[in-house]
Amino acid sequence: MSNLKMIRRCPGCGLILQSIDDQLPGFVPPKHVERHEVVLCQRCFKLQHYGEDIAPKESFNVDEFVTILRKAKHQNAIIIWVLDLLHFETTLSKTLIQELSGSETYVFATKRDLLPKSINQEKLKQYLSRFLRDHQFVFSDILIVSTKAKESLLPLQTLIEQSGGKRPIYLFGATSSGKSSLVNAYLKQYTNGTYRMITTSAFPGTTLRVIEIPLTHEQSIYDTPGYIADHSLLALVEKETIKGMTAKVEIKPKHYRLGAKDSLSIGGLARLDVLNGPKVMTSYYFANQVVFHKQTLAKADSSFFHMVEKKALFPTSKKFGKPESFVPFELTLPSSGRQDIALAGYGWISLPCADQTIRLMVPKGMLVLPIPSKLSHE
Ligand SMILES: Nc1nc2c(ncn2[C@@H]2O[C@H](COP(=O)(O)OP(=O)(O)O)[C@@H](O)[C@H]2O)c(=O)[nH]1
Ligand SMILES: [Mg+2]
Repeated sequence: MSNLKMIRRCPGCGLILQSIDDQLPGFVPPKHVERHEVVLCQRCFKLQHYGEDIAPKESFNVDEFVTILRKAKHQNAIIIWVLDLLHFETTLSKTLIQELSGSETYVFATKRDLLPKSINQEKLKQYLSRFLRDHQFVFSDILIVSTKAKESLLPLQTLIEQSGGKRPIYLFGATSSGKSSLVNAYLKQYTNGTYRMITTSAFPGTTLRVIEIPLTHEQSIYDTPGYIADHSLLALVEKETIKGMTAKVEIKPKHYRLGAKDSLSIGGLARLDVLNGPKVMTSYYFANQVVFHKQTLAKADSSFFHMVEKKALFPTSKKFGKPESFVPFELTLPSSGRQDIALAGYGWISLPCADQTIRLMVPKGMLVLPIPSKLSHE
């Protein structure tokens, strides 16, 4: 990762970011480039935000969650942080991680059933731990679960049993990470003996509804609605497209040998162009129904948008059908090792590094994030 050379672009307008001249396009103050993974250029920043606030806002709508989180901390709650194993790298919020500090937090990594079975559980846990620690996320334990497997609910049951019967338990995490499914699956096999109704309430200072599920007269679980990462494809496309890009069963990765001047369409929502470098085997972890198409780089632009228009690729989005609705991200990879690249809300690519330069064409506003290699590839 350290010697990864990356050209960073503004997710708002696609311009290459620079911090040398504030009169030129793409300018962003140097300290912001270092501190944040997602940075808007100054112009887009001013366009998108009101007031004189000069600190770049994260691409998360987390303000109201801070209020809920503070209330949970005030109640000495146990916090369950739910992470979607397919997308967690691009849904971590720095603000919320900072707010979490000092509370007893358990990370529940969900949807294990959607990842290939061949992945070693222990290595997955190590990867997660390292990733979270690198992001200053302090937790008591990580539990890998799936609501599709009954035995997966044991950690939640144990946590509740060991909680002393009084402390509130709060579920936090990004939208669609699986919070409600986790509680529902647990409640299915648990008899609520209180006869108290499940209630919803908006916490003071928020318009967000929190669901209180009483377990006993003295203890409740609180299910929160979840925050949305603005830079995730899930926040950018229509419902129909989301259905098309969501994995429903175990992901079977696809593999393509790609070299210089090759291009690969990843559904109608992303494209990988190899600008130079040797032929290598590249792997793709996306929902199985995503349609891939390999072509030459020379034909890529015309062929991609023609296929999107004809719906020969799947999924597509009405909002992202024209060349101007896509932006390029260029990366030059190191000479050895492996690199994964997350396409926020969509999936991830994994490839061996060989000094190649690649370009990802993605919908404007979507985050492309190089991440450490997630799975062991021999
Ligand atoms: N395959 C699978 N799908 C899950 C799992 N947990 C949640 N989901 C699905 O993920 C989507 C979002 O779940 P939900 O519980 O509503 O997320 P929330 O927004 O965090 O409450 C739903 O379509 C669930 O069916 C899981 O462990 N495995
Ligand atoms: Mg929910």
